[in-house]
Amino acid sequence: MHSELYLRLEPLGLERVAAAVRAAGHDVRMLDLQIFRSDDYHRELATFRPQAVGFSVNYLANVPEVVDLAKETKAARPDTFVFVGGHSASFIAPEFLEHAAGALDCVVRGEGEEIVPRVLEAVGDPKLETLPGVVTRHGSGTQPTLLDDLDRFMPARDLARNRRKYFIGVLDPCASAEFTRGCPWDCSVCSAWTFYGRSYRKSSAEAAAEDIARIREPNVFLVDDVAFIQAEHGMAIGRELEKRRIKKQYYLETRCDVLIKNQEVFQYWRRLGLYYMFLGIEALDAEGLRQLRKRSTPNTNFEALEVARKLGLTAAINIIADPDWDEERFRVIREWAMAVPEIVHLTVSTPYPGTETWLTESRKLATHDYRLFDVQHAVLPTRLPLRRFYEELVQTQAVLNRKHLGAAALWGALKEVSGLVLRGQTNFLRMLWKFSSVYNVDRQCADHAREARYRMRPPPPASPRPQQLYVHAPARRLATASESPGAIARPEASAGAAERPPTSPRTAGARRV
Ligand code: B12
Ligand code: SF4
Repeated sequence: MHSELYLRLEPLGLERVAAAVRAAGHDVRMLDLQIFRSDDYHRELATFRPQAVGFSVNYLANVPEVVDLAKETKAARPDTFVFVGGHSASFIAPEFLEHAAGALDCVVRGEGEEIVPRVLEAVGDPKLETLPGVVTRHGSGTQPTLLDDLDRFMPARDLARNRRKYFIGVLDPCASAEFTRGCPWDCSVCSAWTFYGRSYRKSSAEAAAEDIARIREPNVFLVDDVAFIQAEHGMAIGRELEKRRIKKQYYLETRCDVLIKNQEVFQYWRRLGLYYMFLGIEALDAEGLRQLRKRSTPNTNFEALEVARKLGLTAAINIIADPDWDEERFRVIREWAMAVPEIVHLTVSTPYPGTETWLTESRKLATHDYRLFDVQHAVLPTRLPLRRFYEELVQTQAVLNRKHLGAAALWGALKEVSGLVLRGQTNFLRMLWKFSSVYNVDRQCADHAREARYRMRPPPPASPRPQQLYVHAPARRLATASESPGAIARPEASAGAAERPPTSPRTAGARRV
């Protein structure tokens, strides 16, 4: 629902995997199904005739669509090697394979750059299922290994077709870039830390700036989980950008305590073109923050908003609505959101596989339909009748939407909007008319009534230890965010990968992927 309205961003992870596969000598094409339709996919399948197809599944809500596409692919081209990877796929490998009923040759857990070229080399060889991160119907390999150097595979942005479709709000068109990977905190509702084993790695300042220099779009979305945890790294990249005289507009996401502690780097980036940032606030009260294990306080959060205002940055914040909320709670949030100048979003609390709440949430899931796990639907039982809950949710979202996209706000942005239209960029403009067709009580209730052909495996009855959630194993014990002074945890040394895939072009055994 988010990508129907507010944003659509390039699949950076897939572009990095594609770069690694291309470096190994294969012929690679990429099709982004946020933009293209399944007809386009089938046409590509028929004309390109790939020997391998890999699907990127970062979002749980996309699982059914990918299972169907995998089945259609195998039916049309039985000899094609079909595999999936990505964030969500990594947490549910066995059930993914089960749903696919033989149409998927394997799931590749964890980071894809190092391992996918090795997987392609091992097609048809029993050693496939011994490779790190690989899960087949017959067995699974060792724990996935982390990429030893983020500079190694620059995203293959040239493979993304129709790049004008990527945007976030007025940053239209907008590319994406990555300076760091991982997060040292351990919030209970998040799977970023369980995926990366609480590691934190940085690209070199030169490579980061070089990557930005290669971007044609005037705007850049930084995908880092928490931007500028280490101020010096952000400053170094900034200096490299200045040296190259690069001027773009940036959007990033960070934590409130990081913004407060590292103000100078945000101030510097304001000069380089940072206008918008997303601040992880999530709850307004201390108890709510404690439950999410945000390791932050309401005072810190409010102070961070002050800092953002002082620096002239437009902040967007998100509040997590619990299905247990009643009318009064929604009213309080509406009032608060209208009183602050920030852009406020509302998402629905959703336990995801790979998060700690997936194991500890005591309420039983109200649905096992993957498609509803998009933080815009209630997958836990609601205190209000379901329809009433959605009425409150949609009403609140409509109020928030009017606040920052209403006539008055747009009047202020008129110059920007006309500039976009003159350049033929209409993603932002289109979103202005779409709110009520996307966020719509009837539609959300109807979504619950659909038959679920693929049902999620519920969490195990006796919860295993949260440590068992890790995709990449933690390299060594990290100081927890609360143990480290200033709650800014030190970065983790990367776990080196023992073997490297070939990075120079080769022709023998090259495949179409
Ligand atoms: C940037 C980002 C976004 C961007 C879009 C990114 C995009 N187009 O892909 C935006 C802002 C749009 C976004 C929105 C949302 N996001 Co988001 N997002 C992220 C974030 C912070 C980074 C993703 C990223 O680019 N990483 C960098 C690249 C290099 O890594 P990667 O994509 O994971 O790819 C690597 C591996 O996964 C793997 N891989 C990837 N593809 C493939 C394919 C194959 C075949 C193989 C083998 C391997 C492989 O190899 C890659 C390289 O190592 C992640 C958190 C995280 N740390 O992953 C959350 C995350 C993915 N998002 C999440 C959520 C909840 C959402 C929203 C629902 C939230 C919301 N409030 O609306 C929306 C939904 C959007 C939608 N399209 O449906 C959750 C996922 C939940 C889930 N299990 O489904 C995450 C994990 C954050 C979290 N807190 O837990 N998101
Ligand atoms: S700080 Fe952000 S990315 Fe890190 S664990 Fe918490 S929610 Fe996830």
